[in-house]
Formats: sequence, structure tokens, C-alpha cells
Amino acid sequence: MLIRVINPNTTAAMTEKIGVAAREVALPQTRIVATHPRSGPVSIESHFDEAVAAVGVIEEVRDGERAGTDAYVLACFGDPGLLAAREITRAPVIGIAEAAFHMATLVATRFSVVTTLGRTAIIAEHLLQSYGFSGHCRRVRAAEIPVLELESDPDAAYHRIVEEGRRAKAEDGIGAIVLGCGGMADLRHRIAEAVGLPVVEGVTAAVKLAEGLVQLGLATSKHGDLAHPRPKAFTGMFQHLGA
Ligand code: 2AL
Repeated sequence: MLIRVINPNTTAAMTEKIGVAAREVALPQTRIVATHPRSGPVSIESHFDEAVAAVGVIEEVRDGERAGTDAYVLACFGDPGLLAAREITRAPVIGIAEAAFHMATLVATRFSVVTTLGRTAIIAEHLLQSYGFSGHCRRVRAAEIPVLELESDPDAAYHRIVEEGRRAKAEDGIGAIVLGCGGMADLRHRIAEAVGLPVVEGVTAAVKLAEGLVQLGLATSKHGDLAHPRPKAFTGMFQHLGA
């Protein structure tokens, strides 16, 4: 089984880390290819970053189709380009936010999210609403760490996430924590131990859900809105995306 784990930002060190976490939980017969777009933002922490990154995600899925990919994981917590990606492939496409929300509801009735910056909490909140998980999530908390600080100063980031996780445990009436950034994938065990709650991390959750869907023979539906987009020309710098 070939799973393409797409880091939607272009920071190679983060892609590497995401690939390691994915391989740690994958089945022996699963091959994980961890990639990132050729162009785009080095981190995704605004609506603007997401809009630009989504085009890179689409290009990565198009490359994946040529490589015979069985499933895709979108490893940014805003799930940028998720539905568009599903339109252009039959393979399952799993976003790490949706994967983590689904799995968290299986181990706890209520959870809180600990994400990077307060300004991006709204992105997770919008996803909770659109996916139907708002009733399960008590609070989206921010550790106030810029995404790339997870690379440059992982120990400081770890301590701030644990601090916020402990606050969530004490104040939110929750049973589990969801980690709100792909760049936190390597910290999942340490955070779970320090906070003393189940910690659901999206990259690892998404890999297991993707493997499960492939093993069950469940593909992305091509009946209705996720059918291939109507063929048409694209102009200018997006000409290559057209029919
Ligand atoms: C993310 C993420 O997962 N990767 C990235 O660049 N930005 N999301 C976030 N909430 O910080």
C-alpha cells in the first residue's frame, strides 16, 4: 500500500519529521512517501497561507496519481485543499484535523485542541463546525508558538504545549487532547505522558484511517460533488491544471 503524506508547507525538516511519525505507525506492508509542494509558504498560519498552500496540495495529489498512490494524508491542521483533492482522485484523502477529531471522539466524549497560534484557532473552529464536531470540542487553545518554532526550538514548544494541555485537563472538562499542528507529530508520546490524557495526533491518526479505508476497499465516492471536476481550460500560470 502506497500512502503519500503531503506536508502542505514547504519546510523540508517538517516533512521529514511527519514522514518519520507516519512510518512509526504504518503497517509493515505500507510504503509512506512524505512530500511537500515545490512552491508555497514555509508554514501555514493564516487564511492567506492556506489559500496558496492548497494549490501546492493539488499539484502533489496530481503527482501522486501518476505514482499509483493508494491513499493520501494532508498533514496540515487546516486540511487545506481537502475537498478539491478528493475531487481529483478515487483514492481516500484524509486531513489530519478531521482524522484527529474522529479518533478523539472514539476515546473521549469531549476533547480540547492545542494548536500553535491564537490567530489560527479560528481555522480549527471552522473545521469543527463544518465537520460536525463542535459539540465534542470544548475549546481550541493556543500555545502561542509560531509553526517554525516547532523546528527551531522544539523543547520550548513542548513545554508550552504541555502547559496548555494541563490547563485544558484542569479547566475544560475533557477526556482527551488533540494536537493542532502537523509539526507536533514527534511530540505525541511525551505530551501524553506529561499531561496524563490520551493525546490524538493527526498525522498518525490519518495514516491509520487511510490504511483502514484501503484495506476495506473504500474509495472516494465519484457520485455527486466529489466526482472529477468538469474538464475546462485554465489560463496563465495555472494552465497545467486544466484539461
Ligand atoms: C499548521 C500545520 O499543521 N502545519 C503548518 O504549517 N501549519 N497548522 C497550525 N495550526 O499551525
